[in-house]
Amino acid sequence: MPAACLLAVLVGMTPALSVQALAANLAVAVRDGEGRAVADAAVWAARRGAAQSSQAVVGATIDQRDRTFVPFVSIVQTGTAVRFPNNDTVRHHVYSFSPAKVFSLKLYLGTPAEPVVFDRPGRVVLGCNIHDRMLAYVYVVDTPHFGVSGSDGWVRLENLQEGDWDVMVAHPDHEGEPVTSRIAISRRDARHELSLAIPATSRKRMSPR
Ligand SMILES: [Cu+2]
Repeated sequence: MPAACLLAVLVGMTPALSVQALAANLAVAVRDGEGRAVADAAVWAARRGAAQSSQAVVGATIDQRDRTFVPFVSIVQTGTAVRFPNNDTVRHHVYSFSPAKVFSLKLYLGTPAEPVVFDRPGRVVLGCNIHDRMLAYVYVVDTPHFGVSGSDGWVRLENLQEGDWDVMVAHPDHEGEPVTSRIAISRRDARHELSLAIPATSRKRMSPR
């Protein structure tokens, strides 16, 4: 059943601790059309008209436990090396056919020696050749400001500099382009709220949490 998703954005300013430009933390609440918290939404922010800060890329890990990818949704900066340790006693064969990253880790136990580098932005859908039910999503983004909503629907993004930002939201149940919301972060914004509706497709998650 198609439903509208509502995105509410709340900005809370934090005092800058240095003489550098003012930085703010952005708290994003992802809600569905009935106001319920939406978990597993990928949220990221990019400053408009400015090069993204060249923050060091940190590695990430996607576990396989109980024949499930953990976490179900990841978001990483472009260039991130992701490890895929198999913590099960059965072998897995992790793969993706997504244009942003095509790869295959053939049947293995333990942790493959080489991580997989996600070198292009986009959405990557992971599967296992052996266990059809295994499913996970990786959102690869060109910014260090990102997060995934928890069960309460909230995501916190830190250290946003003063200026105009685009806030993007994507979710495995949302097939279309990420929903973008523009937000102005300024010294006077002690508090800022906005909401927007995004079309959502039917819920058809295959992987258990
Ligand atoms: Cu498997």
